[in-house]
Amino acid sequence: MSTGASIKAFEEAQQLIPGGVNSPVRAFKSVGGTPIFITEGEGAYLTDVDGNKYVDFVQSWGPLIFGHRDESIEAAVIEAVKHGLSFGAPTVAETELAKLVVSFFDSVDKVRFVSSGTEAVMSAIRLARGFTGKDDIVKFTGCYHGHSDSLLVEAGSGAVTFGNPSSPGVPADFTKHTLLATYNDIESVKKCFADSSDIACIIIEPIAGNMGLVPADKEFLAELRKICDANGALLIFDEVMSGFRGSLHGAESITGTSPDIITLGKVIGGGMPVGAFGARAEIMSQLSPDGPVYQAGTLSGNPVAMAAGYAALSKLQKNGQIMSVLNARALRLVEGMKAAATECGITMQIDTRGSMFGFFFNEKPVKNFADACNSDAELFAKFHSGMLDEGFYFACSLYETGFISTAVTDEMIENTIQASAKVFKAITNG
Ligand code: HOZ
Repeated sequence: MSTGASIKAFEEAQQLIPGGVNSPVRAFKSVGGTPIFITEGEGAYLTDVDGNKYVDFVQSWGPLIFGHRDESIEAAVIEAVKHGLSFGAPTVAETELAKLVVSFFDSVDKVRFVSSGTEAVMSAIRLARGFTGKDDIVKFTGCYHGHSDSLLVEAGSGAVTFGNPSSPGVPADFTKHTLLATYNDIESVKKCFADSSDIACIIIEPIAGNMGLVPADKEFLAELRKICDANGALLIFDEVMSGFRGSLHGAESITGTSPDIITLGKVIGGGMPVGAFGARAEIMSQLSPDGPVYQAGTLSGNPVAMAAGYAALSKLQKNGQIMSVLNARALRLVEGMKAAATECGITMQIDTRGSMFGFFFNEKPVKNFADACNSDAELFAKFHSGMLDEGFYFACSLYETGFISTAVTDEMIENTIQASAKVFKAITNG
């Protein structure tokens, strides 16, 4: 496989853009090699500047549940563009998307749109603090909630990929209100509440996707709900990644635990930059201009982004069976890869939720961040590079999640499994 054009493009990009990328994980640093530069996506495939074609299991890190260039999303965007790119004034499209989003979630009466997941979570935290009148927050090590100051503490995703789960540039004063607990460990949460009577909220990815895929136990989430209720704190489910991916109706629909606030992103924008946070009316009424908690954005509710989001979500709503089809494919993929790995004496831990899949090269089950960090990173890097050579594009960090789109066929899944068998053999013989 020739990658000369990608190598050249990366060299040029590095002269002008830090690390050559506009979001760190993309740099391939933890897996080695050069990031491939993309020219085009079509259905399940990506094409790079050298003309190589890959089955895409990243899908822009989650948004593209219908694959690249979905006809109805593309048509909706083109139609919206014809009427103007941005107005900075209300449009009916915002209310239409809000109605659709609210219809998916039992716990959401009102929603506000922003332009990214980071913004959604940052605003949700402010809202929780404003609503409760308290300052501290509890977050879990390995969960990633975007790159705002108070949340960039022991974070997953790109932060941990580069060994900086807490970033320089964030004053200690800004993070002193962030209390850390261990995912799936209720005692660690109880300790936070024993240490502080000023906790505004617990924020959690109920299906963590930023330390690899690590779903929270149902019982654990139920306990979080109880602790929040007993202490006058709010429970925030960060579903920027898992929203419309793990389940169509949020983690609450598959775990039985309802959050007070939910944050969304990725799929909700159909590939355009959209984030959102929503809650019951009592909480949302604290938000400006109804209430005192300030939050704003020039491009919030952008008409083109709203059109893309509406097209994506309405297609999901009309195709309720999609999630089980995607889950069956996700499961077949990781089970097939695991069987191929086992044949070569490699132990893999696997899991899926809806259209999300995860795998670790790890002897033991992964329940939290420390477990995830005990995975074999070197083996992951070899696997990633081998699969890329075979034409399969996986997330370039073991601390990320894989995604299946509706454009990925059963045949592509079988081909991926066969390729993984070849790659595992090459790795173990070499
Ligand atoms: N933090 C994102 C995934 N969890 C990566 C975003 C990107 O690099 O595009």
